Amino acid sequence: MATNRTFTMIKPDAVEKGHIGGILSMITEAGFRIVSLKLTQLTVADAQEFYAVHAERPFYGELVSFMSRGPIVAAILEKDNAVEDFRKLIGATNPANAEEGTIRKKYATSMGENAVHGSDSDENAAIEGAFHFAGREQF
Ligand code: DAT
Ligand code: MG
Repeated sequence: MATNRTFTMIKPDAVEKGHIGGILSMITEAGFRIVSLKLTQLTVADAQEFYAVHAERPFYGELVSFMSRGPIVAAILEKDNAVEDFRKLIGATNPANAEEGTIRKKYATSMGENAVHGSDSDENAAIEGAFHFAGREQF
């Protein structure tokens, strides 16, 4: 059964370009409620742990250095069918394949620097949310 929360990050590329406000607007206009929100930065060790599932992939080193190079916005979001609906809102991993109206179509520049993260399952949404936010930071 689908739960109603997902986890997102506005990645360093989008923060550097000043797109925090634009992306948060797209998220709230799509009907997501912000449960938790902060500007933070991943250490190299944080990024390695967060993306441990990709450790054997050729792009892992590049991904870890990109994700730790500057501030990110981390957020927990709430909506019916949150995980699936948020994946639709962000669009394909490769922005060249992202549909019109998606966050990655508007803000991502490449496969590696694709502006936003979205959890891929309810289980990962819970793990990723807890990685960034204590219970008292979840509203
Ligand atoms: P998503 O972020 O859409 O869930 P993913 O979980 O497959 O995609 O990969 C995590 C991130 O790793 C992705 O947002 C960007 C990067 N990445 C994935 N495949 C890549 C590739 N072939 N080359 C470079 N970066 C890649
Ligand atoms: Mg993923």
